[in-house]
Amino acid sequence: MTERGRFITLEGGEGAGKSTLLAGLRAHLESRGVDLLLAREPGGTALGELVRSILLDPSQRAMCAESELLLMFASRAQLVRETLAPALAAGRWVLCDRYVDASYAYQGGGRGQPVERIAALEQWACAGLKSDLTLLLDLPVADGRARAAGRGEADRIEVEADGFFERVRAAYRARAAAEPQRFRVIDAGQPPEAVLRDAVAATAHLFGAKA
Ligand code: Z5A
Repeated sequence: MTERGRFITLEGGEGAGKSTLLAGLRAHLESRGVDLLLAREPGGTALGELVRSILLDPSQRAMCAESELLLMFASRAQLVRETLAPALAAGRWVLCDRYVDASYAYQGGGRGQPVERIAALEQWACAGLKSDLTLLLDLPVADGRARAAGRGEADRIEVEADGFFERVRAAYRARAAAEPQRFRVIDAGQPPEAVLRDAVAATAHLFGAKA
């Protein structure tokens, strides 16, 4: 029987360096012979990418917090069933740029949606799929925003005030503290090579478990 693949997720605030790390970690994992699938949230499927464009559209100012939360989970439910679960069942590893922890951080911490509501949606939409390892790129909000500045028009979430992103960061850190087995917190203020080195070290046990 095929052994299930490993599911790694990347999390962090705006400009923390997820995309940069994703490229380096991908190269590392593939050099070790991993058959890797890359995904992102919101998005990652044809339907999810349409949902993403609505979620990030700066003209959708009237979107309420409840709609935002449901749209995040609509994209996620599709990604889990169409892409993630089949790939993992086939023995592929998945490296995903954000997953359900982002909803606890942004819609829970940032927007104040109740944790129990998000947990109920997770149970329903994620069909029990949890990450094996979540790398949290932790960075002071001002540093991340400075990195992300100058990339063109801000999306609907990026226009939020600093206080929103401070709550997001606090919620991420609280989740990491509550689940130290699954999370590794990486100091994203280090140079990219050091961030990659820490991430590579954090994935080592996944190979061990496979042997
Ligand atoms: N969202 C949500 O609310 N709820 C959910 O459930 C989910 C998502 C799943 C889209 O996410 C938005 O959706 C996001 C959360 C919300 N909104 N916000 N804010 P996204 O992941 O697509 O977008 P993002 O978080 O805005 O990503 P980003 O800003 O593109 O950041 P990044 O990928 O983490 O950073 P980067 O592109 O790798 O790096 C940014 C810049 O910093 C770039 O110039 C790099 O060259 C530089 N960089 C990177 N690493 C370093 C280091 N180590 N040192 C110095 N400079 C660096």
